[in-house]
Amino acid sequence: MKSHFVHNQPPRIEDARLKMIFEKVKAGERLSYEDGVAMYRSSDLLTLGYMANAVRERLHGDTTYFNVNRHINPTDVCVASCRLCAFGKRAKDPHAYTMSLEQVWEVAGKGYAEAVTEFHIVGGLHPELTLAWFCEMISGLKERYPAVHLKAFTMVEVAYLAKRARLSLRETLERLRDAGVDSLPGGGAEIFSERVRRIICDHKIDGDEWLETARIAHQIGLKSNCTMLYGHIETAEDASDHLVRLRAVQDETNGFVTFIPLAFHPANTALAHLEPTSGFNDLKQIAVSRLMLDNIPHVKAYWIMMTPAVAQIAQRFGANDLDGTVVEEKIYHDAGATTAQHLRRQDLLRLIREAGREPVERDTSYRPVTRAESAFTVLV
Ligand code: V47
Repeated sequence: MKSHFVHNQPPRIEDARLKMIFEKVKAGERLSYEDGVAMYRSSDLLTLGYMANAVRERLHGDTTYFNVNRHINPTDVCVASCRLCAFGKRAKDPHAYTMSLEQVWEVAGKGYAEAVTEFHIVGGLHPELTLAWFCEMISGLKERYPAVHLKAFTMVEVAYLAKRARLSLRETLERLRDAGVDSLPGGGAEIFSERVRRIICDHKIDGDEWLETARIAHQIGLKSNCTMLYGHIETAEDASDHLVRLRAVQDETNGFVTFIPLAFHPANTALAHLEPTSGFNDLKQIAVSRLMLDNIPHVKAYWIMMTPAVAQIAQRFGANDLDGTVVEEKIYHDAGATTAQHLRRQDLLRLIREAGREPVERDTSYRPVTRAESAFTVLV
């Protein structure tokens, strides 16, 4: 096993505040909220990247994971008009859509289904679709695609379904689990700071409710991911606070599998006047989250939002996962993302190998998936 800190110090730490942090990281000590703030304020990206890369290699060696999934968004009708979102629409909007159960089942099987190991299913907060409807959607998918992992419903959707069904969060989660939900995606967390939430997503559950829903999901045996939306009006304090709060829940439950920093895309949203995020900020977010979230195993670079080019470099700045061979994605593309809607498997392998990493296809639980190369001709 190679030493992850090849020097006692990286070649030159430009930011003096990072020197203490470097010592802590080298010793494997937990970083504080104040350390998080200092790192977010720092422009010494190479030192941040050096430290995060060392931690990433300590945890995962040279492996970069990827998976083959399909995103399904059954409806874009949403009662919450979040300023950050370009996807949700009012029920009476002529451009809004809601799939029938048969359409969901059919879309799931389209095209590349035999290669797909995961369906990632999220949608708007629809005022009429019931918990029973969603349970039928899930059990119908399980029946038709028993080998596919169902990663479905953000904490925000779960809380909304619970409220409408007048059930507790626990009972709602149990019903979804019993219908066939295998785990939950990480969306809807945004930034936990109340000040920021009031501006970017004032109709959503608050940060404590998001964390409580995750806590209960984990308690009943459902793993989940977690996210942070950055690059809008958050401060270094807001971002560090967000990571510390995720880390505290993880100390209790150990239920978060992967953290995904999500870059805000302002186009077509009520915050369209904001500048899009930069490659520099994208890489800093990957590095700081890897360093702060010492108890969350995986950090994912989502190329759909940070472009394949930056997601590739992120594999040297703390990320150990490159998501994904996404077949169809709407949330970011409605917000102006100009990246392709899917990468071919060979493109993904090339990006990972060029970064000096070893690609490993995984399922949702990070078990390696082996298959004949020919199984992927369909993806070309
Ligand atoms: O919660 C919405 C974000 C999230 C915009 O769990 C926007 O594996 C940028 O959570 N600009 C949904 N972001 C996506 C998500 C996700 C993605 C990939 C993998 C996983 C996982 C989860 O997208 C929302 C919100 O934070 N979002 N609108 C926008 N205009």
